[in-house]
Amino acid sequence: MRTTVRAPDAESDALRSDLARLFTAHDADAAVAAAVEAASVGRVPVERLYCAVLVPLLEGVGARWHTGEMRVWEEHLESAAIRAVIEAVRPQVRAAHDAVVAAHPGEAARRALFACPPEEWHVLSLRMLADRFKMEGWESYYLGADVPVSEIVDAARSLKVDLVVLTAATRYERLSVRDLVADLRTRLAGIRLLVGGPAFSRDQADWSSEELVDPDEIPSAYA
Ligand code: B12
Repeated sequence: MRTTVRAPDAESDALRSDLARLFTAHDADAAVAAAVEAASVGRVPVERLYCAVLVPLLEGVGARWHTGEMRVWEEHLESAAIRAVIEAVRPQVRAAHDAVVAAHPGEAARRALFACPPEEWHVLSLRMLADRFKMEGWESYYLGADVPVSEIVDAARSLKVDLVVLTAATRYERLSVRDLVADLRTRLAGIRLLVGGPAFSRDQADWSSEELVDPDEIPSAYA
């Protein structure tokens, strides 16, 4: 298991400040361009871009939204731009994945499915998590928002995954994910389930450490 730190570094800090300034000026296109350029030349590698730049920016959005400092449309503008950055760095994610796979000739990588449960629309953390697993060599399959339970089950079986990763943002979702996990445990026997997200950040009662892992620790694809 390799640990990814969120510790500050000068390049990530500078990029985060630039993006914050551009978002305050509502210049989403310039923010996307700056982030993509930093990742494509390797000045801020994708994992650092995610953990030290985009996640803190999104947390800041949440805090300002919560206190009313930020209007709802401003939150939408910023999260849409962050989604565009994540989509634009796919070539770097793919290249990192291929390098890890090439270092393990003849070995089968583990496979993981990432899905938001029904009515869950917070996709950005899950998308970044799926990419971070992929960069560790996993075959990672990302289904996005609001996935019907029957489709999660069908995909997990069809893709023969070792792991299903779910996210939940609100306390209400955390409670419904509990029922979902119980259901999936019987329908997907032998497949490990992981859950996480903002719904678990304060209260983790009734969940086992087996299901809740530290998002800073991505397990290796080659167990
Ligand atoms: C952007 C955003 C939205 C966007 C989502 C856009 C999108 N395409 O994803 C939209 C506008 C859709 C939205 C809607 C709502 N939102 Co919202 N949203 C946010 C915001 C600002 C950012 C979310 C985000 O991407 N965060 C960044 C990621 C990286 O952080 P994260 O999700 O916490 O994930 C981290 C860890 O939790 C972990 N992680 C996440 N998933 C998993 C899974 C596993 C297995 C593991 C190991 C780790 C892990 O990895 C990340 C890195 O550390 C947050 C604020 C915040 N602090 O996050 C609120 C927030 C999550 N939203 C909130 C709320 C209340 C809502 C709404 C109910 C608002 C409403 N009244 O309509 C709806 C619900 C929609 C739904 N049914 O899903 C609350 C949830 C409060 C709570 N805990 O109960 C928050 C925390 C805001 C707040 N401070 O009140 N939201």
